[in-house]
Amino acid sequence: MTGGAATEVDEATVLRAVPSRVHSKVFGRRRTPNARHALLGPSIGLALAAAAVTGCGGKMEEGGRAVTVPPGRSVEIVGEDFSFDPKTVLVEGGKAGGRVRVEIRLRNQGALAHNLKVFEGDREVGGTPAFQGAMTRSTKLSLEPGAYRFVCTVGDHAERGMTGRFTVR
Ligand SMILES: [Cu+2]
Repeated sequence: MTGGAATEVDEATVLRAVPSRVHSKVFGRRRTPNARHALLGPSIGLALAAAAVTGCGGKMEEGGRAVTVPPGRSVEIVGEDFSFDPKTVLVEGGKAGGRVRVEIRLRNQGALAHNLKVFEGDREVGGTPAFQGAMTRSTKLSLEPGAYRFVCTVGDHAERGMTGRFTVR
């Protein structure tokens, strides 16, 4: 490892702290979501549009892989541009009515920065900060039985397919 690791952690922290409009300016065009062409020159915008078309190809159909884990375990979710795998996570076997602990590890295999936020309805109940590709971040959650979803809230990634279902029962 080089000194790069420390910088990456700092970036992830900053990414969480600043609005995404700012982080696209700070961290440059490689991570700039497609929706923010207005900030960029026309040639870069075109390149991003081309990348977006490629990125959208056939991988987003409903379903995807589903995994079931017992409480207290860690579940790894791989993030790519723009998908999650598995796309359905079931935590099953907790005590009736009790909270369930689970750790989610997001392995970002994409070229872009991604995060994973867990929502119950519109309420965020936990998640990772956004961080760049080739890194893994984890988050520990304590959840009541219920239906949740996980989402990458960076740019328009959710619309492009970075969503999943997370169920505790
Ligand atoms: Cu993302």
